[in-house]
Amino acid sequence: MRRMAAQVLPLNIRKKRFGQPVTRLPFLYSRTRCDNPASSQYRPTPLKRTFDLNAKKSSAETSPSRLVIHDLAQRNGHAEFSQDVRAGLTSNPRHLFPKYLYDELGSRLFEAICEVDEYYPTRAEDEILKTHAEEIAGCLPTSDTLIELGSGSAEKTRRLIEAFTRQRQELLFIPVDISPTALATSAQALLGSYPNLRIEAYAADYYQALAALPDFGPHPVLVLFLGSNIGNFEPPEARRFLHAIRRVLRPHDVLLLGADLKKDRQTLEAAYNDALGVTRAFIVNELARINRELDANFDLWAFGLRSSYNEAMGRVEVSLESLRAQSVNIRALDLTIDLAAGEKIHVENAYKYDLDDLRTLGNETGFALERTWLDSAERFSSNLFRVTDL
Ligand code: AVI
Repeated sequence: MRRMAAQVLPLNIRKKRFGQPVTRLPFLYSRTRCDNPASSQYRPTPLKRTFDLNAKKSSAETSPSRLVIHDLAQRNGHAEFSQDVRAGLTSNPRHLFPKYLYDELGSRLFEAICEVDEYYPTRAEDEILKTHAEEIAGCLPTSDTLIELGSGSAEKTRRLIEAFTRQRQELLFIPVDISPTALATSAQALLGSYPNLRIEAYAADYYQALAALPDFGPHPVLVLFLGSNIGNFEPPEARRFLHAIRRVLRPHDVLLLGADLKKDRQTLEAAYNDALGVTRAFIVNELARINRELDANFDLWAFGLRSSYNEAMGRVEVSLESLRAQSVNIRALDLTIDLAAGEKIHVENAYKYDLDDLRTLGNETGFALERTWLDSAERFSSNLFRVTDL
């Protein structure tokens, strides 16, 4: 595996909110140079972060070496976004890419989705982790490292961190997320809660982070991929991704994969079309993002959310439907698109699994499904995979 040379620099982050005094939160911040020509042109820029000034002073503040953030995120996103929007909106049928749902506002809207009654997966997974965290930690009695891909706010991960830190002297947590802001915020909160935790965070996409992870110590590591994020991958991409995880693991390492389960249409369709309209706001925000970033004039009221379960494909298909015939001008792309009344723009698929699907996915990618935990209503699964030969 190609390793990258990391430059670790002390950094004081300043924050200011509503005229309150600026506070300094010290931690180590690294810009990593890798042998990718694009990233060698990388110039460190001051980072803007917001932290809760009302939070109690945490031990993280007095112990900077407990937190290192490696920032590998490529910031050439605008060109790629423009290209993907053009390609998607001019193809037949039209589509947009789900990865662009998660700008700052989109990430907050997704957190709000996790709170609505109909969207059960977050609560179901949390119930599993709350009930079985000790047992999961007990499956790796000597492990002292947790890696989480797509950690976000790491709220659910607290259940596992708590169980691991109760059973061990020290724990290294390696969260990976595309957003350095989310990482810094969640890391500060975690370090404040758990004195025997160290964090080495990677702001990067999953593949970049997998290629850059530090050499693991002698003990097993547990990789977490929670929240049914696997469901937003098309099946070949899900296999490619698990395979990439498998390639960085050693025979005694373990993967815990959260996967939402196949179930009745009504429950699934309601989860992706809640009555409060939060999911609609989350999906329509991708059009709002195009308006903001590409100087477009989508009328956000002129689109309805359509979420339907395609049972044969085992996925919820999420689209926006144009409620009338309309022309949209995307000035930064010098592009006009004409939408017919009723025409759909596909935005996202959410694949649902059963235990056979999960076993097969593991077998195809170098993992054996060893244990599955379900929530009490049997809607969601947490799956422990052991590494097998590739
Ligand atoms: C992030 N991901 C697992 C969510 C899901 O359930 O597929 C994204 C989402 N889209 C609409 N609601 C939630």
